[in-house]
Amino acid sequence: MATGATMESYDAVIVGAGFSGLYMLHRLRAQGLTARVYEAGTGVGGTWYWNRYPGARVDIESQEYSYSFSPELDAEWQWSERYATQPELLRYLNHVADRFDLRRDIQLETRVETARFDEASNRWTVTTDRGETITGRYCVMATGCLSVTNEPQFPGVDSFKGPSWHTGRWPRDGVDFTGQRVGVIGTGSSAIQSIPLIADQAAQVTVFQRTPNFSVPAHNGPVDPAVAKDWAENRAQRRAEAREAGFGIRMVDGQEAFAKEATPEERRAAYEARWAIGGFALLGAYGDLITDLEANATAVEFVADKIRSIVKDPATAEKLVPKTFPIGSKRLCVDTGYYDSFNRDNVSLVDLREEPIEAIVPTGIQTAHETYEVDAIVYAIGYDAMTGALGKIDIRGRGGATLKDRWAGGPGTYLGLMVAGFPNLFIVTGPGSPSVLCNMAVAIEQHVEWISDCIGYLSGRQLGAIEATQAAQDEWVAHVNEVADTTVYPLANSWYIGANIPGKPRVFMPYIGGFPVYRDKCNAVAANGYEGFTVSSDAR
Ligand code: N01
Repeated sequence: MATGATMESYDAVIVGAGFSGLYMLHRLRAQGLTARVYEAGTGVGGTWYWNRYPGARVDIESQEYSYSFSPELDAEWQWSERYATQPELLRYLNHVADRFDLRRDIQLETRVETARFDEASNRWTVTTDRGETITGRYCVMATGCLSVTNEPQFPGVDSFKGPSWHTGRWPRDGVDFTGQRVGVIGTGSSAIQSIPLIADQAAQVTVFQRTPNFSVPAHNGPVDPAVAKDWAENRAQRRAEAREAGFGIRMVDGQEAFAKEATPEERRAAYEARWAIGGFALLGAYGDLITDLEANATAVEFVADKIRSIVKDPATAEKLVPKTFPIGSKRLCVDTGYYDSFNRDNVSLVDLREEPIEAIVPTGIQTAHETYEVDAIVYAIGYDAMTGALGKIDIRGRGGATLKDRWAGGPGTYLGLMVAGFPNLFIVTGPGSPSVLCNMAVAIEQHVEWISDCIGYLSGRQLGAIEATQAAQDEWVAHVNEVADTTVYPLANSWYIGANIPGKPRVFMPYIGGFPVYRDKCNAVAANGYEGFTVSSDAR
């Protein structure tokens, strides 16, 4: 790959070669446009390239968490497990890159540092950490929602004499914990997936929990042959069903019944049935679980009882029961043996509400009560979600205004796709779109298709630029907040509202109005000549 001082021009510059960037490139190429993809990793795959920690796997059933745009791809790829592991997902994305001959337009090990809009030419100039400067009529940020790690800020963090890893930056060759005392900080999805596997290997695992999380069983296993057959025979229909479900996931399809109208016996039966299915099915039991606190409390109680029934030590069980936020208001975790891990002799729990971490010391983790000596530390402390990756790039729009400054009070977008003052800059699954509150595969395909259609519309008419109007953006942001406020989501200190990053503005970022509603809105906007956008008629 050529590096050094070059100045090439493309129709589009795409940042990131994960699920979004790969499909974006494929779509634009199919329209006869030129595009260059920059990817920081040494391989394609994005989230599934970086998240290699033990136990990393998807929490949406494999068939649904995959591209639907190519029936041939769909038919030829066989998933081995109900919830695919990270290695299988990475193989899939590499297969996609090969199958559609994408690699020749992807430059790996290259980080985009700046992107500036030139008002005279209506083009973006992009620079990289390898010294390249290229221009594109359009710039597409396919940078992911959970790609920038929340770095540990504990005093003394660098003094630890053993190795430490963030789950989101796991070494390619894996880590051998045999015989080691391991401290795991965090109890989100990454921790909950990795703790049972680390405990299988390590001599001792000490879990440092600040806030207990709700987790439901995955009931993972080989793909049921009956399910595979059903998908093979009815794939188009199953895909369509997912696209009509509020979360883009068939098993969480909206229910008509309300928990508050059911008897305790009916509720228990419904929750038991969905616990037995596993995964997010539980949240689909009733239509009022995410909008009504009393209804939600019935599901909270059900899961709390499950935790108490699985974890044998009552004091540990009680510490593991979430008590400070409604179920579903933080991303529900999907596990294989998480709560059971605490029945092992080599796993113990430290409640950071009782004894906060004061420092990382050379020999381990020091809390207000004692120093826990460990040989290795796993930081499972999450991500600077949704805006983190965009904040790492110096993005400048009209008048040299930076996106960082524009978003200092919280991210504002129109439809999660574009930002006023930043013409021809598209964001895939940006804040203000369903993104992380949707099956990402469904959300990404819809965004990529909308963006490529929009680019096709502009190119076909020799139009120079498209830009969200401030009025449309303000209206959309207000709508995103208004919808969030009708749910229990804002009641949790979650990464959805930036609460996990000190100093980050507390704004509810994803759109919770439901995928079909959102898609219909996007389609209507396009059908009405890109309503809410200014389309400039200057020719190239
Ligand atoms: O991160 P998280 P994650 N001191 O932010 C704790 C997706 N995902 O990587 O809750 C002590 O959820 C923090 O505590 P608290 C999925 O969307 C999917 O686990 O802030 N503790 C929390 O317990 C998920 O939601 C899968 O009080 C600190 C944990 O660290 C998202 O990625 C697998 C701390 C962070 O949890 C992020 O998940 C993995 C501190 N200073 C991830 N700072 C699938 O299953 C943070 N914590 C597909």
